[in-house]
Amino acid sequence: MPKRCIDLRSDTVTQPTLKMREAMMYAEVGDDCAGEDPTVNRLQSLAAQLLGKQAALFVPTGTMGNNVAVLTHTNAGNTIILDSEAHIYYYECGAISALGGVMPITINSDDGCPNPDQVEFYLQRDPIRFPKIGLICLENTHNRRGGRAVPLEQMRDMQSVAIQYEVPVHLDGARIFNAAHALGTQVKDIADCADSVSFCLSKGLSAPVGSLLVGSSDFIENAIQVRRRLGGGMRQSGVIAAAGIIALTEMTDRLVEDHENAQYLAKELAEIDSLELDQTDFDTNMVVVNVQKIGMTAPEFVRIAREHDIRISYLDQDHIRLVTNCDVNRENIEYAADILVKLIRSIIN
Ligand code: TLP
Repeated sequence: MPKRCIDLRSDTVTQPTLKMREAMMYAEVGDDCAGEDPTVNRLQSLAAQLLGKQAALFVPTGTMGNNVAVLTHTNAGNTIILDSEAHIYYYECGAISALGGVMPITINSDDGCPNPDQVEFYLQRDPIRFPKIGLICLENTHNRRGGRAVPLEQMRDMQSVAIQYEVPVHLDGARIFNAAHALGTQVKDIADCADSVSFCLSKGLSAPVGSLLVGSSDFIENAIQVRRRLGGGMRQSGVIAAAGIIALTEMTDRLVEDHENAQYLAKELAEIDSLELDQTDFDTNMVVVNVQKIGMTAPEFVRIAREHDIRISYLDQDHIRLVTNCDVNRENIEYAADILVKLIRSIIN
């Protein structure tokens, strides 16, 4: 049997489908900085319609989507409130501060959604003595909280506090379609809990590049300026938007398979008592395992798994992360689970 390498590092590793490649080849294009790319315009209309917002803006990455949102909502010197493990805080190289002069206030929330009472404490502070809170950022699904789908009620509770204090809410919805499947709802309902939402085409949905930022028409009009300032104004970007249209029209339903595969992985790993893994902790396409419980560091475990041709990533010193995706089918998931279980058993015995 030929040797296989199974890549569960992230859903960002997915390859564009053949249909995407064909659509890219034949895409009708124009200068998007003049609003003249028909394929980008089509993608933006589709995104706005799916998420129930007035307008959408195509951006190269999820990171840029988040940063355009933060910089559009806030002014230099403002603070924003977000979970301490939020992607915006943890992975985006300090962009909100470096580019927007915005400071983060982080709230540690195990389930990925800051507690509204804690947020309210900051919102009601005396504006003469404390910096203005310009924005609240949520994340759904929450990457560093094990891909958790944050329930709508929690988001709505946060939104009502935000409305009360007239502070906008931005949602990093990089994996909003995964969240919708897990919550049994429509992306529109999730997006309805926020003023703006960024989401990615290039993760589980398999497009090679691209994210969208959605919000009100006024917000997007301002966001166009910020995107330009950040160097994100693209030209004949219909070439990549074409793949994005396929992602939105043909790739969202199949995310369920990724969730089922993650459940399978979690179930197999949960058989190992010393991992103390609770399968029910995972409701989307990620499985996070604390390998410190088997006496390993996460980077070390990642290295050993790689020697067995299983590629995974780590979140910190103790936790590894496995992300199911459309390029790893059930047969390969079963194969990977088998190798990982054997590997762990050989470590503990
Ligand atoms: N996440 C990547 C890495 O950056 C960690 C991954 O492998 O999961 N928001 C969320 C919630 C994300 O998970 C990511 C990417 C982004 C934003 C940024 O998207 P890109 O990579 O397109 O800038």
